[in-house]
Amino acid sequence: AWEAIENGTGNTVYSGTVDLTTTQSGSAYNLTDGARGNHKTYNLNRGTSGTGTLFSGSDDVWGNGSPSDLESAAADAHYGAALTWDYYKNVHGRSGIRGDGVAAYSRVHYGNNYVNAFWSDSCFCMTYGDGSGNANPLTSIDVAAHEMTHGLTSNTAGLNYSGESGGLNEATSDIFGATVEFYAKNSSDVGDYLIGEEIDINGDGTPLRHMDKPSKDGSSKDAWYSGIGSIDVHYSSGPANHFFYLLSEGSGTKTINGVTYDSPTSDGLPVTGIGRDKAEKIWFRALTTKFTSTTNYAGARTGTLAATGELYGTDSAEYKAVQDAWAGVNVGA
Ligand code: ASN
Ligand code: ZN
Ligand code: CA
Repeated sequence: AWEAIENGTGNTVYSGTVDLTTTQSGSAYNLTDGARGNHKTYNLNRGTSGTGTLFSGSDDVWGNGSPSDLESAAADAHYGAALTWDYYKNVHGRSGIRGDGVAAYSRVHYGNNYVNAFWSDSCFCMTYGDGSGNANPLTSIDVAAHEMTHGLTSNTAGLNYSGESGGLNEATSDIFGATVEFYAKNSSDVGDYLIGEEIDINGDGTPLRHMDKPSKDGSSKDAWYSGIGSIDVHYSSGPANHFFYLLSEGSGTKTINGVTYDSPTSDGLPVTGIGRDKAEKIWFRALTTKFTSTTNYAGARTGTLAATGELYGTDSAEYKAVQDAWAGVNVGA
C-alpha cells in the first residue's frame, strides 16, 4: 500500500499526551517510526513469543492514557524508544543501538501479570509486561531507555551479565535510563536519579533504584567491596550508579526538579559534581571505547579516567572529579 510518515498522538500511561511518529499505510495507521530506523511497536496480547501484531488502527490517536487501555502502553513504548533513539543520536552521535541506523522493535502486553521488562539479543527487541496489582505497565521512559541500553551495551562493550561486569552492565542501563528521562523534558517527565518510580512496583511510591544512595532500596550497595561480584547484578550496580550521581551532582544534599537527594561518600570526602552533560559523555565514551566483556570496577575506573583524559585532559577538574567520585564509592587507585 501507499505509505507516508505521519505525526500521530499518543495518550500515554506515564508521559501525558505526546507526539508519536507513525506510518499511514493506505487508509490505516500503524506504529512504525519511519524517522527512527523504522522502530515498530507490536501487541503480544498476553503471548510470550513471536512478534504478535503491529499496532494499527483507523485513526492516528493511540490510547486514552488509562493503564488498562491496550494502546496506552504501546504509546509509552513507542515514545520511550523514540526518545532513546533521539538521545543517542543527538547527544552521542550514535544512530541506533548498532550505529547502523536500524531500530530494534518493541513488544508490549507480554504474558499475564508480568512485572518486568527486558531486552533480548536474539530478537533485537524490547519487551514489556503489564504489571499486576499496584504495578502498572512497565513502560515508563527510564525503564524503556534502560532496556534499550542493554542492547547498546551488548553491541559495544559486551559487559558479561554476571559478576562485577554484570553490575556495570546494569548500571549502564540505569545511568542512561536516567539521562534519557532528563532529556525528555516534557511536563510529565522532568528527570530524576530514580529508576522506575512511576511504575510503583513496591506499592508505596518508592522507585526500584536510587542512584544518590543505592542502599535506600534495602539491597543495593553504595560502595564497592571485595565479593560484590557475587550478588545480583541489579544490586552490584549500586557503586556505579552512585559514582555517576556523585560525578554529576556532587556529594551531600541537593534538590533537583523537586526531588531531594542525599549522597554520601564512603571515604567521607566531598565530591564536586561536573554536571550530567559531561558525566554522560564520559560514561558513553568509556562504554563504547574502553570497556570490554570482562571489565570490573577497577577497570571501569581506569576506563572512565582514560575517556575523561581524552575528552577534557588529565589536568582537568573533570579528571579529578572522576578520581574523587570513584574514591567516594571505594574504588581506588
Ligand atoms: N528488567 C530486568 C533488566 O533489564 C530484566 C532482567 O533482570 N534481565 O535488568
Ligand atoms: Zn537491566
Ligand atoms: Ca526515573
